[in-house]
Amino acid sequence: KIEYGPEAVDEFANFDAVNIPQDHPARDMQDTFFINEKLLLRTQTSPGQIRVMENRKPPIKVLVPGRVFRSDDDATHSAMFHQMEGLVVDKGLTVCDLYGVLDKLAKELFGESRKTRLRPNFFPFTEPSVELDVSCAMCGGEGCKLCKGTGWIEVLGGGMVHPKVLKNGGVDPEIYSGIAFGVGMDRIAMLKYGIPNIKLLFENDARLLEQFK
Ligand code: 2NM
Repeated sequence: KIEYGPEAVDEFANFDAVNIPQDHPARDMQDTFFINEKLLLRTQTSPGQIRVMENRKPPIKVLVPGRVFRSDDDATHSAMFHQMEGLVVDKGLTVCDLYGVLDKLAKELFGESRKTRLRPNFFPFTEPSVELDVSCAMCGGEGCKLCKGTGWIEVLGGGMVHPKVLKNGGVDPEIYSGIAFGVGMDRIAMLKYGIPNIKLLFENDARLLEQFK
């Protein structure tokens, strides 16, 4: 199923529910847009996944696409961008399922010929957490400017949903496990089509749009 949550949520939904602690830098006024004392603009779509867990019984399979907001501004970051998070909750899910889903997603997005690899990472809402890289299409893995000499390009993050996050969604972590991931859709478009500045995606310049007829 595809679900859409609200863009304005409270601090509990955006941070506490997904195990982002009180003193985490993401909560800083400098990173997050507060609308007033109670409401802020979601910095990721995860409040949407928590709502799904609260309202439905497993097995759950959802995608939550939507606008997210962070106080960030350079060639590859804008204050508003598009994220798509995915969540699967069922009995017996493992890191193998996680890798299977992420590998399939990356190959659907970038083509079957690309190789993928997982790297360990850290997110507060998943344990373990991973980052998925795809082999660089420009150099075929040799190392070039695009992949900064590594042969790999980072495309998305994911992990096994933290037991605390399952609990916050009303799911018993003793019975169920969850896999989750988050993709920056603007970043994917930039990589796929060689767009150098994220702002080009939001300017509605006909010279750019015509290239996607
Ligand atoms: C990411 C990376 C890792 C994520 C976690 C959840 C949930 F459901 F637990 F709240 N949704 N999405 C997640 C996990 C998102 O984005 C880079």
